[in-house]
Amino acid sequence: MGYIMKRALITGITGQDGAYLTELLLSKKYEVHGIIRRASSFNTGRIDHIYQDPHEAKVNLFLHYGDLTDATGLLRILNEVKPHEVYNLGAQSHVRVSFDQPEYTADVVAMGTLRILEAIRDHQQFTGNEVRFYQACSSEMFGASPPPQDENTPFYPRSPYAVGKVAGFHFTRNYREAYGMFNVNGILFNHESPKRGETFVTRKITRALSRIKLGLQDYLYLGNLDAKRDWGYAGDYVEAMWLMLQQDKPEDYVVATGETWSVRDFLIEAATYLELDWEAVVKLDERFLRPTEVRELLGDASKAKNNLGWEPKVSFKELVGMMAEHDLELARQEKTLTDAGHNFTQLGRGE
Ligand code: NAP
Ligand code: G4F
Repeated sequence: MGYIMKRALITGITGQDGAYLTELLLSKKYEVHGIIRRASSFNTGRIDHIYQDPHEAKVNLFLHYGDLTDATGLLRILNEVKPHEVYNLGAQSHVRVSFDQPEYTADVVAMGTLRILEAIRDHQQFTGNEVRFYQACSSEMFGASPPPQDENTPFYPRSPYAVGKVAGFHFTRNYREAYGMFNVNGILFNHESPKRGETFVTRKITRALSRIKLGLQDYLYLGNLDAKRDWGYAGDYVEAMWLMLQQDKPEDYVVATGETWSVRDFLIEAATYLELDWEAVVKLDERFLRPTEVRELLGDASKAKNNLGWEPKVSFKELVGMMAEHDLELARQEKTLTDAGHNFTQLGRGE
């Protein structure tokens, strides 16, 4: 029998995880299709280095306009792509912003998951093709449940975002049980990288401290420094997503490092790497506090280790160093351009 090239469809391909997952799947010889949102400016910066113009080369990466709020569009893309695997990574993924935009966040995160599950159900029914489905769930779903958290820990969501993810979890499980679909929930703890969005706290810190180091910025404004998170490297975590879809049976998994660090610990580590006195430059801005906070996340990923053979490779210290080094280089480039008279207006904004 001839070799069948696997096709994957990724929602949220332009995000941090979408970019790493695309690199991983292309390295495994998949044909990768991604859903992108129409925007008035380019939003494909994280995947531009792997995108090739289909007019000029034989390519394995294809982009389609769509949105998790648009059910008919999702079904049309599924019928066109006929994927073997779907990774639902698309989301309004910022926890504090979800308090400003609760209804929109729930529409994308909760209803968006339902829409894509419905589209897959219809597609499977009409074509007879099995589609394996990965749902990007979050440790935020555990919220106020005390650590350590594993697959059996009760959910206690503390934000509209987390409530939406709990709904997405249950839709995914219910469709597995009701229709026999191959659906898995990956409950991933925080994972970061040089591709992390600049309004999440780790990247906000490495970006700002690097700019302060080079005299491009004076202060870094933050919220709660006492919150603790289990921070891993995004490049490691997309491997776990893929592994979950290669198993004989669809099951749900926690993915985490098993270590927890405070925001203050992250600051100290980044400032030490950059040789800065963080206490002289960090100020509190109450706008960055949340109405309800998640105090401590610490994951137990024993099931992923036993069943998937998955373990994190990059340590906390290596992760902070990798991000600080990357952002220091960005700051150096910015300084060169600034010294030459270029004006950057957007930097310094943050949530
Ligand atoms: P991210 O960088 O914020 O990327 C989110 C992606 O979703 C982007 O491609 C974004 O498109 C897209 N998106 C937003 N609204 C959409 C909509 N209405 N329709 C279709 N796509 C939409 O997030 P990430 O860090 O890569 O995380 C990937 C997924 O894992 C998310 O679902 C997130 O909630 C979840 N998660 C993340 C972590 C973490 O620590 N990173 C942990 C647990 C779970 P634009 O580029 O156009 O904005
Ligand atoms: O970096 P964060 O915004 O990430 P958060 O809220 O933990 O959510 C991330 O991880 C989740 C997995 O657990 C994902 F599901 C979600 O999509 C997202 O990727 O905030 C981390 C901590 C919080 O306790 C926050 O209150 O840092 C604290 N923090 C303190 N000052 C700040 C700031 N967070 C942000 N974004 N900005 C600040 O200035």
